[in-house]
Amino acid sequence: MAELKIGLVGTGAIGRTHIERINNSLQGGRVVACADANLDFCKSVADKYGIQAFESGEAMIASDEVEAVVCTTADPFHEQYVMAAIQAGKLVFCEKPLAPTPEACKRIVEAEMASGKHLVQVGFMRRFDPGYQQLKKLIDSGKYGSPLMLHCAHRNYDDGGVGFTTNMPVENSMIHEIDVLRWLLGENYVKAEVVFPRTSRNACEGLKDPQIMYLTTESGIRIDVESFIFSHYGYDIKCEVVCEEGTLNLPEPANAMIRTNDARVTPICHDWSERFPEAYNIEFQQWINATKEGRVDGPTAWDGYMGQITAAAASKARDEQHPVDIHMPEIPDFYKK
Ligand code: ISE
Repeated sequence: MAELKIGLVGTGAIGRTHIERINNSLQGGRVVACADANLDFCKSVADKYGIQAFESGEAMIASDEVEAVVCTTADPFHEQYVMAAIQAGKLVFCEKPLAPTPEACKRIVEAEMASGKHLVQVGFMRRFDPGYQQLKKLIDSGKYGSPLMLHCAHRNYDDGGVGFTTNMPVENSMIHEIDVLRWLLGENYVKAEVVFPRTSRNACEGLKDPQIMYLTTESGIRIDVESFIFSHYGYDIKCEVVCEEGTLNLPEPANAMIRTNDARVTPICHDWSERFPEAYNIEFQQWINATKEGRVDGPTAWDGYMGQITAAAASKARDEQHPVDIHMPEIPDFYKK
């Protein structure tokens, strides 16, 4: 079967990583075109990868040269390009979050349902990580009883430096846990709370760091997620599922142990790109394969919408410093598996 011709809008760091991944490591698809609000930069990226630069994302999405779309723009622009792809009837992969507000996500969901075709996949790549896949199998086996509590941590070395504000740990970082834990447990959330421990002296200005988000699921499972943006030691992702007859731990990446200077040292990854390359590769290979068959088989626009409803509740809980109830709408038949 011919290679899937992909157009990518948003040529920032993650966009370029995805171009390299698709064109150099994966099979069956090729990024043939790109677009970006910064046209000069877009042209330089196009030259570097030998692909076509378009004047606008909309023109690229409408072009016959492009069969499917990857959207890696800044979050506030996701909606306009996802909508353009839906209008063109093309399958679209949109990086997380689907859109910054539940209202915007709802508009996307409604447009997709009105089109009558499943077109949108959201880039929640942790669902494809072999470690989380193992946890899901163990939970679903029922061998250890029901999950009761989850203790999770999402620590960044410094998440790229300054510019992080107090709202971003929920909306930009812990949105990953919001999605992957809902998938892992197969349950929606009913309550969110966010508390602030003492702020680290390493936090950039305008950021309360660390933060702890508490979520409660429909069946009463309690989840705590620590977000520590300026942990200043590495990128560390932890997830412990406490069940009735055992605890299940997310595997650590298999880095070789080094003996040096009177110590045994096991290196820790520095950032998300080192920690989750396999998850991204599997995610995109599956997306290419499914797209060629005209199917979506990853996280849907509905999942993106549910994630954003939860993030909005957790943001309100953080800003107002009290627990907030979460009301998730009934899943429409269109999105039932
Ligand atoms: C970033 O946008 C990501 O998606 C990373 O996975 C996360 O660890 C980081 O905190 C975010 O800023």
